Amino acid sequence: MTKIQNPPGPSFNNNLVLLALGTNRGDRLQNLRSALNCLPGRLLRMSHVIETNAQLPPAAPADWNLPYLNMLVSMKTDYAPAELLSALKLIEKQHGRDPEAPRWSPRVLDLDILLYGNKEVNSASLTIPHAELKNRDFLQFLMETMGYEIPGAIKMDVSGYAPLRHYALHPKFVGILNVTPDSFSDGGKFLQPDKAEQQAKKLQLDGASIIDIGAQSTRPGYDEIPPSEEIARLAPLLDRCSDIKNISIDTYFDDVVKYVLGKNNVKWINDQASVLGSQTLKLIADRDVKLVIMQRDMSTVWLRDRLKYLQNLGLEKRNIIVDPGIGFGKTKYQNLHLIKQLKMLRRHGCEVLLGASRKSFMTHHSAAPAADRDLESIAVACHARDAGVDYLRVHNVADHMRFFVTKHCIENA
Ligand code: A4P
Ligand code: MG
Repeated sequence: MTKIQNPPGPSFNNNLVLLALGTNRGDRLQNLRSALNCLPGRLLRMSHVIETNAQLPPAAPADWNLPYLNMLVSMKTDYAPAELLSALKLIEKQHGRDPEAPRWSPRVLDLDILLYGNKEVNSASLTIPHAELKNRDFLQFLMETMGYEIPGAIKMDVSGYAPLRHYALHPKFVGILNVTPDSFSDGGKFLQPDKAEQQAKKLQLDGASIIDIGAQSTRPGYDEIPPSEEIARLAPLLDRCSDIKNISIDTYFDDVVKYVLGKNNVKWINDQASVLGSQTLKLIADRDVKLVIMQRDMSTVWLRDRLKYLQNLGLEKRNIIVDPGIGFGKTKYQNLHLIKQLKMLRRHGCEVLLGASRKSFMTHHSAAPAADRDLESIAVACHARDAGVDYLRVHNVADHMRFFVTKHCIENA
């Protein structure tokens, strides 16, 4: 998706506007991230994201009743109001919104102009301030969270208003789902496909961008199971997970990769052992699936060489995610050091993922048992987000999200 160019002219980025973003179809958090990248102007402040029940006209079909994500953004732009509206319509269309779909029907993206400086506009195609502002509690709620004064004539009492959920757009979370009897913090909990399916749905609702499913525990000293057994654990779960938008499979077996690439919601292969064969890696490249690669010791030379090797096989850097491999081939102290140096990983030009959640290096500074180390994990996550890490692979997405929503709100105040 490309950013729409500002028109040329001396008064670049001069008008202050407040936009509302809404989405209730597809990968909603990603729709918002992508739309923000396309907006024609300089973004100033962003609200956090809230989930709200759809407000619908009385006779709306039942299948329109899909919860929305909504957020506001203030922006400086050089676009005049009518030009801005056309640019926003174009962005909606680029994201797959059908311009002919009935008004208020579910949409991947809705971009509305709430305010344009102090201007009032009343034309056939544009009303500013937005005509629904006086009827929409969620818009007024979001404006209050950003410190806007809403004029008395249209102000609603939103003191009792409670969104369904709150989200931050960054960092992105990879929700961990182990369908194993022996994983270090959640082994045995999700072995039954129905339990695993419930957990995948919960993680997605909590705000995970992708669910990483592992059918083999690789905790230190694990007993290996063969690929047939991994497939037997994954198959019933994948059959049930058609509602999960993005799935990553954590495996080092070629046969397992070949099997899961047949499912169209499998978007990543998490190749922590780096033993997948070249044919399998080419298949991953052909399918445009992302590959997570993990540094298994303290040397960065390996990572550089591996990247070259993968690019020669046809994998593009935009589809490779590098992971420092916390807990693999490092002392506890080295893990801390790697986390401190996370920024350095960005120099490879790939996205970066950190998987530190609940891991045993934390026993250096925490007496909590593995299943109870989310507080320590969030402290690590906070550092990682400030270091520019793109993805955090975590067990407890809900608590991490609560932390990052608060952080976002303070940073954007
Ligand atoms: N238009 C007039 N003024 C504006 C403006 N200030 N900004 C015209 C944007 N567009 C404006 O809009 C229809 C036409 O309104 C546009 O072609 C433009 O010329 P649209 O975006 O195509 O249709 P819409 O979004 O279905 O309607 P509208 O009027 O924008 O209303 P809303 O408020 O966006 O309604 N429930 C929840 N919880 N969250 C939501 O975000 N959104 C809607 C859509 C319904 N229920 C919702 C939400
Ligand atoms: Mg609209």
